[in-house]
Amino acid sequence: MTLNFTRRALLAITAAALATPALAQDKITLRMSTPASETDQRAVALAEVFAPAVAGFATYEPHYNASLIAQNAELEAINAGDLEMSIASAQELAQFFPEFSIFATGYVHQSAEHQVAVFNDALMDPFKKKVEDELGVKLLAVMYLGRRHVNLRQSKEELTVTTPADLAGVNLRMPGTDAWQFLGKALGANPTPMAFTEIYTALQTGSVDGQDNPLPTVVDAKFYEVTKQIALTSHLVDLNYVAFSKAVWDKLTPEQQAAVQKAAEDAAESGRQKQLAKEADLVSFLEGKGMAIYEPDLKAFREHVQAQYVGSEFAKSWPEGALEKINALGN
Ligand code: KDO
Repeated sequence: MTLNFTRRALLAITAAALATPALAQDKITLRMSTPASETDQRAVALAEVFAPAVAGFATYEPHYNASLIAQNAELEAINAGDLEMSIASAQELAQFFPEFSIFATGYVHQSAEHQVAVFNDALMDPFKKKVEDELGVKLLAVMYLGRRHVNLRQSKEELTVTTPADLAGVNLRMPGTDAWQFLGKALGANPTPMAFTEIYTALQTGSVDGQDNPLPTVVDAKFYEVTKQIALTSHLVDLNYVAFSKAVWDKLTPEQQAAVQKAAEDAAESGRQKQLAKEADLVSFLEGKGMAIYEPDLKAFREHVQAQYVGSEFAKSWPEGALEKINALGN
């Protein structure tokens, strides 16, 4: 936690330094960096919905496949003034603010609608304020990434995943932050930290046994070419946030701020509906590619994963009553 505090203190100083008074209103450039590809629905939504909506005063400049900023370094880049937007994750934010791990906990969010209800609820206000005040990042909207499942190189015949015990010894790639590694362990696997852009080769060469991402990502990143099965664990109904530079936000007029806010919400909704539609019909597409797709013992997975979080360092960081409020918004 000490490291986090030092890092947070430094970032807060940088954010304050960047918050210079409003300058003359030239057309601003909004550099956005994501590990996602150009065809990922979140990237498509920002390019096709957000960009045109702000084109009157801002030039949207997307950078895909982590080509400008490495995955998990985007928030600090925004803080430093080297980036204006990203598709951030609760797991990244949990590195600075451990309490964000509540939104990255297995089997908490129940659906895309639940994510929206939580993001728009007053319980989110202190979370959002902390990110603005200490990181210089404004969380404009919640994006639906999808239901994460366990995707393995091994055939179902070689390894059938029924309960977490079946993942013992499985080298499961998870993204590189502590919250992600914790989730990988909670599933019963041996998590390996790795950037998104390295997954395909790692699966192809066998340096990992599997990865966990939603079905649209398995298709978009062509993981189906180098894996043979998906156990539909739905262990995390995953989300991202449209992250925006607070220093840039503060230089906008109220009308421009309202336009940016609406554009982000409209893009998030567009991407959400497209991602949900994709999830609905990708099982048959992937079975057509020869993959075995099946449901494990979800009760066993849910109970095992949730038991790992109870009493964990992450759970101790959650605001009193927050989990109860989140659960109440989902039922
Ligand atoms: C991943 O690295 O598995 C992950 O799904 C984590 C998400 O938070 C997000 O960064 C995502 O990658 C990228 O947007 C690529 O889809």
